[in-house]
Amino acid sequence: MNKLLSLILSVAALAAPALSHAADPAATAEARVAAFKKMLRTFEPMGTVVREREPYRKDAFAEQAKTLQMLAREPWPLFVPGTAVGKSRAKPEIWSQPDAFKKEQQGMIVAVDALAASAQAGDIKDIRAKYATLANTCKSCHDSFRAPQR
Ligand code: ASC
Repeated sequence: MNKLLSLILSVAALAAPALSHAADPAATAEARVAAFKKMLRTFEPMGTVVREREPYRKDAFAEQAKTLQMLAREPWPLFVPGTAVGKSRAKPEIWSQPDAFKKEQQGMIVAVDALAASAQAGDIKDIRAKYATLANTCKSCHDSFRAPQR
């Protein structure tokens, strides 16, 4: 293929998702809420194990932690300006304080990766500590960047 055409096509392919999010704020907000819910469906069952409501099984727990690592990366690209609509509780500060918001995301990613590493090692006491650290990153970000329930 002609080099220029191939370059144009690659740029178009990269830009397409961003354009579609900008074009459909409601769909983007919905996708973002869904991404957080998907994350919770792994995070909460892990919490019941950490709180000793369910037995700790090393391999199953490590697998959940790996899934969570992947899911934890999904919501952030969906915070596109102009998409605080519908069920979204996203505060305007997300876009007016991008550095602080980015810092919260990074703290969460570090914490989820640490939990996954700990789950791999299999020391439940350490897992419990890493899980608590991760839960604190949820709360920290919500305190600054999520509006109260309407
Ligand atoms: C949850 C949930 C959150 C976080 C946070 C942890 O299960 O829905 O938003 O954990 O409460 O502090």
